[in-house]
Amino acid sequence: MYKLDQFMNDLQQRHPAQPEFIQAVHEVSESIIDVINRNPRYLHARILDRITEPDRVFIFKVEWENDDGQVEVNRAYRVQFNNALGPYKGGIRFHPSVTLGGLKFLGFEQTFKNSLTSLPMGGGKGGADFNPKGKSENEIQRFCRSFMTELQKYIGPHTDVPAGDIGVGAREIGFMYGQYKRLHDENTGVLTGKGRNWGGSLARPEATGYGAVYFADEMLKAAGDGLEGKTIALSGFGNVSWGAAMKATQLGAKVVTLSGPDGYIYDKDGINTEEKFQYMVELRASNNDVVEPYAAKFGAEFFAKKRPWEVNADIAIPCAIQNELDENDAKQLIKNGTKYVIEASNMGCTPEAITAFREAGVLFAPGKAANAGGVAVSGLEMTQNAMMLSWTFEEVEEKLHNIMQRIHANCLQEGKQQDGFVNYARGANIAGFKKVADAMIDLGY
Ligand code: 2IT
Repeated sequence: MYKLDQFMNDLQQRHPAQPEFIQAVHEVSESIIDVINRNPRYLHARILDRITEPDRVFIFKVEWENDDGQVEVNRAYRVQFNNALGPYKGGIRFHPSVTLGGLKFLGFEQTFKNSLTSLPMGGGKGGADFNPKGKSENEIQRFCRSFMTELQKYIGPHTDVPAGDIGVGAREIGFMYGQYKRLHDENTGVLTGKGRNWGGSLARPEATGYGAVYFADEMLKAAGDGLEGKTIALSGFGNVSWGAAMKATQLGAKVVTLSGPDGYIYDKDGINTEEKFQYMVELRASNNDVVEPYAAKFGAEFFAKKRPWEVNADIAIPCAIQNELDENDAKQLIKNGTKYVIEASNMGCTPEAITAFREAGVLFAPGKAANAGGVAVSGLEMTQNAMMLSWTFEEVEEKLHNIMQRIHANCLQEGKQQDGFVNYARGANIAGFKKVADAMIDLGY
């Protein structure tokens, strides 16, 4: 029998400097420990010990030259967490906050998320403590080239297939894929999130945000409600919020906020025109990491150094980074009447915030379910690459929609309580866990 406190204490002692990894493991273990303790096969296989340990981790140095001719050094990682279901699959993050513990948390979450998509993908994550802010395109290119010169030793189209994440979009994927091809001279889909002219899938850029809103749509419908006419607070201004803002607008909701490290903007008219969506892309491409210019351009309000969780909104969708919504934010949202929270970022809400939502009867969708659309379309990109063809936008979008509906249904089934409330976090953890655990047992040790 596993005891949660004892298991967590041991883990904490082994990894004292990895708070985000501990947080993610605690959140999942809390949900699945009863399932494990009731199943002799899981107990005999020591499944909790094994599923919380990455298969392997690569740590490497990236040396590159900045525009002043000086040599710079960064630290980079690839965490190959679990490949029971298929090749390691997960993004690469370029952000100054990147640490081993952070990427272990992301690889761990990715394993369950990928399981939920129902596509044959294991879980991995990588990245570097490189800060793209203020870097020129040439500097980014040189960094990506050096990064891939080392990473290519550890990845392959049937072993480990990275993609983008924070700080890594189609531009960076292009520079990395180019270097991979120079070294390997092959056209395999070793990365996803590629450009549409060189092996990418249509609808991959939109997929994470679209998927999160499809999940929201299902969640509201299951609660006898609907997206039409709802007000939405979003954080972030990058790829995920861009997709979410477009799909939410299409489905009749109004998105009123975006945010960056500098603060948030409130657009009372809604972020709902082609011009505004296009401007989000430009803001991101500028590499300045600020959202304030949106306010001046479109006559919106700007609140310096504040988070968007203080506005009146029916729905909140954190789209930026881990732990971006804490207990105080949660209480403010609850006070303002927010009824639904959909995590589009990975572990965007702190455990205290999630508890506050549950106690207030606010429906909460965890990132591993709600943001799985991104990696799901990455999986579809791999399929298209393997078949040497490309599907239309509509074909991919329909498949994405079906996958999100299935994920929602699985979370609902595993997370529905006797009193009728749906604990989506618990549902997602259990549904994601079972497949990985069963596969690990089938494969022996
Ligand atoms: O967090 C994520 O799911 C991603 N960054 C996407 C991973 C992928 O392989 O597409």
